[in-house]
Amino acid sequence: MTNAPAKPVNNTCAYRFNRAIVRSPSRSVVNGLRAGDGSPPDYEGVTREHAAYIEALRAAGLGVSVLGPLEAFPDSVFVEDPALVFGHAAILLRPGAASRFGESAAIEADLRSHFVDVIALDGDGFADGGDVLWTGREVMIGLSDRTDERGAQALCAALATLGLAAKVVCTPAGVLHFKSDCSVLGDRRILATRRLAASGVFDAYEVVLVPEGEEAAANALRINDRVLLSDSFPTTRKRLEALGFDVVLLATREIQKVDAGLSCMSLRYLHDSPDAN
Ligand code: CIR
Repeated sequence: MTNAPAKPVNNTCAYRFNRAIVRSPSRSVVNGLRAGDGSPPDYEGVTREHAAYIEALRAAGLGVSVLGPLEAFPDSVFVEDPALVFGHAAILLRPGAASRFGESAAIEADLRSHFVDVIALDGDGFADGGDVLWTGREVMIGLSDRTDERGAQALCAALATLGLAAKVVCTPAGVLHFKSDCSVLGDRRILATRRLAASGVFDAYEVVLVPEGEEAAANALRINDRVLLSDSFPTTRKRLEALGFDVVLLATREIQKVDAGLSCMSLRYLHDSPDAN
């Protein structure tokens, strides 16, 4: 697909947002992809956790658009993976899991109603939003089982049309997504696992490490003046509070069973365009 020229992104803060898009879990979420051989999640439990997540986004100051559930796509509650959004622009990605590929087309109309520029990823590669970290200075695209070199290069090209510098980096072996192991805490501050930080990818940043045994805490969610964190990680909570963060704890017991983090359940953006809806 050929994309029309887009306006550059002028926002350089990766944690100031005023809007979010989420999708209600479908009943089929119990059949969502999961790496381990643990039990599937309970639908009612996922729904409760998702409702609390939406409330936390609203309490952080975001207007939240809630899209309807998609039964055909068990993992479609993880709305971060088929798209990438900035103030006025969205990029339709090419999810790397076969059962999730169609989620991109399924969200396209909603994105077109919210964003002036909607860019489709060119080529036949794959890229998941969970592998993409925007630090406010650059975009890091982690190669993983879901994001391949061709998808990453196509994404670099799409980001360039928005004036955003991107680089392709590695995800530690056995980790689902690049952002399973990191998140933005501040302008030059990243929360990360030791195994990811050891790659040197964040050498130009101040890194706050999550403790051994709490690796999944690295996928926290800084939104405006607070940090959303799973309630399963007490040591990370103390570490963040000691740094002065206002930490909001969220239950993730059920949604974690399908390998969820906190970032993957929303697309967040700063609505900065007078002609966007
Ligand atoms: C999957 O394997 O695709 C889903 N069960 C979990 C996706 C979580 N997404 C993310 O971390 N960005």
